[in-house]
Amino acid sequence: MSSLKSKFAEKAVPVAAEVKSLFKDHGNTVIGQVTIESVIDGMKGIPALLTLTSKLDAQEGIRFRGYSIPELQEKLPKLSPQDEPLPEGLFYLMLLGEIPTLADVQEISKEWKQRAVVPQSVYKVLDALPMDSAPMADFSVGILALATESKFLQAYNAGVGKKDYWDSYYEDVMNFIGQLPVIAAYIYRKHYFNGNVIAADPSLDWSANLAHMMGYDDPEIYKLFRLYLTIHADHEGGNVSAHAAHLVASALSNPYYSYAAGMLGLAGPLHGYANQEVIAWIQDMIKEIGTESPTKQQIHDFCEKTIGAGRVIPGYGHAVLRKTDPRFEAQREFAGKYCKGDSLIQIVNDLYEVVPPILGGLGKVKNPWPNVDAYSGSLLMHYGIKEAPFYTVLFGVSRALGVLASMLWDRALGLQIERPSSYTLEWFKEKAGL
Ligand code: CMX
Repeated sequence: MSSLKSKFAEKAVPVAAEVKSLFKDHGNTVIGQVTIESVIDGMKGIPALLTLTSKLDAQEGIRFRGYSIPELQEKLPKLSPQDEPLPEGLFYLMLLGEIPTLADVQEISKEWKQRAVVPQSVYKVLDALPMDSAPMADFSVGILALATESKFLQAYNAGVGKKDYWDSYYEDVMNFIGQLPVIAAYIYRKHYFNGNVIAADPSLDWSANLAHMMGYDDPEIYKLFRLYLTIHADHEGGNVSAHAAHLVASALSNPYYSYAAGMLGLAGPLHGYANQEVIAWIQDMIKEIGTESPTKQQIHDFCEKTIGAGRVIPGYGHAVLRKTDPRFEAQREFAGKYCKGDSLIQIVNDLYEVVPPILGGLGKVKNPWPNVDAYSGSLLMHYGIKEAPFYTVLFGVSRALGVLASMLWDRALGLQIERPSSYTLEWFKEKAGL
């Protein structure tokens, strides 16, 4: 058994006992209230999920096992002091709740490389998809095609007992994370480089290898990918992609099916698709105004026009956050260090001044501040990765770290099938006294 797996097994036993006792001895404790508004407004604010890996605070932003992004940048192992942390370390932290050593992280890097084997059948499925299929559709299909490899599916079909579900699940999770960059890069090269595939470089870490297989070999891009794949990794359990995956997994669907469901949610414009829409929207702005360096007044007028057309400003607003997203801040800091004089990044920075007062002035937007998607595309564009329809796939590679760690915990804790209740309109009206 690998040391990560045995450490997880050791951790899981007492935590599972705690959860069991919460259920048995404190099951009647009331922890929140449900109003008609909370149901119609998308169940926001209802405490309904148990997620160990991270917690989102409306004012402060995301904390992974209690650590903010700046704290992670300081504490997680890096390849050099000036570098960004390796997402391998964040996975270790999310899984075990402890900051790893560099040796722990390098062991995970090595293991994911060994497990990054994608069967030929998956490439055949991807090759059969038409060229006008969206990269996110390809990504989800590729993930589904990987399910034939599922160790959990095999173990379940062989009759494994409930208390051992986590064991084969662990194997799937680790294989899957190893395989994901290979599939993502294959889709990228298929769509944009005539299928001219680049093999993995065994000397590189998980993030740098993804950049390398996509065709980008620059130490600064490697650094950007380490940052990108760290900050997108998790956003507690209630966001659409994490929740969809968790829900499907609660029916004991294997991790591949479950994560594919999550990715179909990530592909929606109100969620991860926003990272490509931001770029398409700015490109429309540039085209319409006729300059790559619009004034703030021109940017303001374009934003007003977008809102006037009944559309949202992509990259702004959030269902939980009520301040600027710290993931936006981390990217802005990176751009300030490495991407000076970039006109697209200048527009993104100007939007940060222009958009919040406009959204605030509407009186209905709960959070006028930017989210993670407002910045990420401009950084990728800066380094020559200009294919915006692919951006959500990169988000999806990263999000696997948190979502799969959570799903593994779900199985180790023996969480039950999810099944909230739904009611008719008459029932709600009756409750409202109408
Ligand atoms: N531009 C214009 N209007 C906005 C807005 C924005 N960026 N954000 C919210 N609003 C509007 C809503 O559409 C809603 O209008 P109606 O009442 O007319 O329907 C009103 O303000 C209230 O919405 P809210 O309670 O503030 O926001 P929600 O929790 O309902 O939605 C979100 C959150 C992210 C879907 C929304 O802010 C939005 O559409 N943002 C733009 C898309 C985006 O960037 N999504 C990515 C989020 C991060 C991620 O998951 O990747």
